[in-house]
Amino acid sequence: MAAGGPALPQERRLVTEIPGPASRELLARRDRSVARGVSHVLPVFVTAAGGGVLVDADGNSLIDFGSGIAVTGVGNSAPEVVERVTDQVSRFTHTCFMVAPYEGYVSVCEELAWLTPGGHDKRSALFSSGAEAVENAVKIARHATGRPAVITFDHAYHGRTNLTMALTAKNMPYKHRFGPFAGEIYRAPMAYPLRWPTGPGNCAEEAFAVVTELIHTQVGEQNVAALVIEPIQGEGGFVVPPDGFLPRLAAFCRDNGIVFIADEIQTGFCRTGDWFACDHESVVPDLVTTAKALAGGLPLAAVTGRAALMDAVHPGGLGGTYGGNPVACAAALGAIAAMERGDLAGRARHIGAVMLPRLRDLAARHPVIAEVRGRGAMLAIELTVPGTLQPAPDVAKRVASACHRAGLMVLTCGTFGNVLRFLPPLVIGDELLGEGLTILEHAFGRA
Ligand code: PLZ
Repeated sequence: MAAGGPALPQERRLVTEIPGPASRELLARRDRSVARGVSHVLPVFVTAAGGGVLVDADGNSLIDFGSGIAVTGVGNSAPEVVERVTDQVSRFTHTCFMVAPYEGYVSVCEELAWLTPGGHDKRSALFSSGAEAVENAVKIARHATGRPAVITFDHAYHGRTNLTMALTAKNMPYKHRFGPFAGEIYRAPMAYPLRWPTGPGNCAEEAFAVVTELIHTQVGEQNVAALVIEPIQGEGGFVVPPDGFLPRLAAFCRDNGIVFIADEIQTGFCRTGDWFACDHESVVPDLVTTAKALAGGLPLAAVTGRAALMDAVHPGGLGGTYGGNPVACAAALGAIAAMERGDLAGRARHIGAVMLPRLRDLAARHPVIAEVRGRGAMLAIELTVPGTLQPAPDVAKRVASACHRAGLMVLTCGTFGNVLRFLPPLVIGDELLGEGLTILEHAFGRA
């Protein structure tokens, strides 16, 4: 059996149509046993992955521009991750940190304190999924402030549990017929430059004014426990707020005793060219939620924040059976070591520098591309009916399918489904990166 990880041949190789017969057979089995509500971007059944490729059951090797939704930044089966996980799994797999603790959990919290924005005294609590981290951040903020309300934004995505569905903006597929939702959630417009009514130049200032007015008139500052925001929105369309918006929000929260929660679950751990997206403007959140790339593919999530806030919660108030599982903690320590050793923040900036000019060139040739945006290796193009802001999700779907058939994994996103997003593993080689872009260019030529 072929081992995965970076030793896999870093090549695109198509030996069948996509998906091939072996994947189609598995898909038929899947249809008889897996719930329909869980779906796939591309039903190729993976047997190995590493570096910048995914290998499927038919022996096809696809270029990966998805990283399993921004998780495998260090690459699949990164050696540092495999080594530590293997060692840990042979020692013990679980005690429950609430039953009997172990060093790995503490080491991950030490790393998080060191790496997340701000030099203040910090504490962390570990969980298993991003949604769980966001839920716990809200619990902590409410407990510490004694206030009920939470502010969220248009186009936000924070998860699929009841409270995080309430925070998430988009109905289909995330919320449809899954209500009623948690209360005391208030949604503000997002600073979305392309779609700001009076133009991108006014966006930072006006969007800030709208949020603060909404809080003042509809909620009352003293009733707000927390404001939750993705510093670059992920599922909502890779919306990059204009410079100045996040620092203003953070200052407003500070002035009003509101806990500023940065959801860095998709943006964190080198993806945007910094350790965290908040670093770009030196924004220091009170609480940061992380998951995804934190543990290089194993399920681990965290809330990290000011010691006084985190420690406001009584002993026993936070936890969960699997939160900070020892194998996941070992994976995180390996993933962080890989990010440091490989300077993956630098790699993310390099990927951006390679991709942006080619995406801009593509946009110049295809008026359906309304905007190229993103930072580092978190890049996207938004598609609209040329000359308008009317979303063109059909074109996004056609281009994505053409890429898939040609052996390039790309994902879409956006409230209107009209955004193609690119999240290659940060360890992808320049050759594969270039070949992926060429496939994308050809796909546009035919869309
Ligand atoms: N916050 C910013 O991006 C997860 C969701 C995929 P979980 N995004 C991918 C899907 O369709 O379910 C995400 C995120 C941000 C929170 C989450 C939730 O993280 O680990 O999926 O619970």
